[in-house]
Amino acid sequence: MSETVLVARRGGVVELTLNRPDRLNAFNAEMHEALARALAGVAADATVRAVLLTGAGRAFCAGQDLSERTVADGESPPDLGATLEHWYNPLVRRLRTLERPVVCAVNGVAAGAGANIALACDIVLAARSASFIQAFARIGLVPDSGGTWLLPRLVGEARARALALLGEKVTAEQAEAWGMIWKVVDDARLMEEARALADRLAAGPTRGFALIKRAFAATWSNTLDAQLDLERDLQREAGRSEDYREGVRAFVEKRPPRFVGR
Ligand code: LHQ
Repeated sequence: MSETVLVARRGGVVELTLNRPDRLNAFNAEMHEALARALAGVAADATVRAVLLTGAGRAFCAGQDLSERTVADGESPPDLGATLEHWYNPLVRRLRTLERPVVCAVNGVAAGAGANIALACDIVLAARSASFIQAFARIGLVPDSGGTWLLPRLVGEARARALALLGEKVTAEQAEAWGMIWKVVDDARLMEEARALADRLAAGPTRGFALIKRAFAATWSNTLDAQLDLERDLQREAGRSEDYREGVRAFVEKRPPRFVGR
């Protein structure tokens, strides 16, 4: 088993730690494969009810491992599109469509694809010392892993364009103030808070959470009319869940709900 992604199970939570700290957790093929395998395992296991993604060492993730992507004089250039098609795009799609909430604990710098993979998660916490860098333009590339889609939606087009063109570092506090992430947490408390959040989500109505993710996935391409129709359909499904029955019962009985995730 690859050590490039550490997989730990705590109750209903699977904690995934990108683990190439000497390379600031930059992605190579092995790490992509390990992460894809871990996420497929989560999807197939109904007892997993939340995911926590973080990085080992002082960084969250420095994007693509560039030592694998150097181009020597006279050599034909690599097909970076194929790399995206094979690895990064499926990863972002997997995170967005995974029927479990995904918490990201950004423990240090998140650069290039690493930044956009963090932003593709459902709830992003960042250590106060962490930062986000759209590093792509610094090496002549285009923000990928959903960056040109996510960023304008999160922070507005003016900021998104400047971040993409300038590749400037955004501090965790700035990211929070701009609405790019959910919350900044003191470094020493990051994992404690992220775990508490993941535990809370794992005790929640998992089926309902999956339907919420589906609603958000559709919102940017839908008209209000279409979204209202979708909410009707999703609510119909949510209303049939055991957790809805339990949620209402608990409310009426003035006690905390005991959700089972179905
Ligand atoms: C790294 C990396 C790295 C290898 C730090 N690779 N070693 C998708 C499809 C296909 C291809 C292309 O790309 C993509 C998507 C992308 O992600 S493109 C963007 C790729 N990422 C970057 O351009 C970021 C490169 N890294 C940096 O700019 C800096 O390392 C940051 C700002 C992240 C951190 O800076 P520092 O804190 O000063 O650390 P450092 O630069 O000293 O890095 C520490 C070590 O990690 C160092 O190795 P060394 O042997 O000298 O200790 C770096 O070479 C290595 N490292 N990022 N992406």
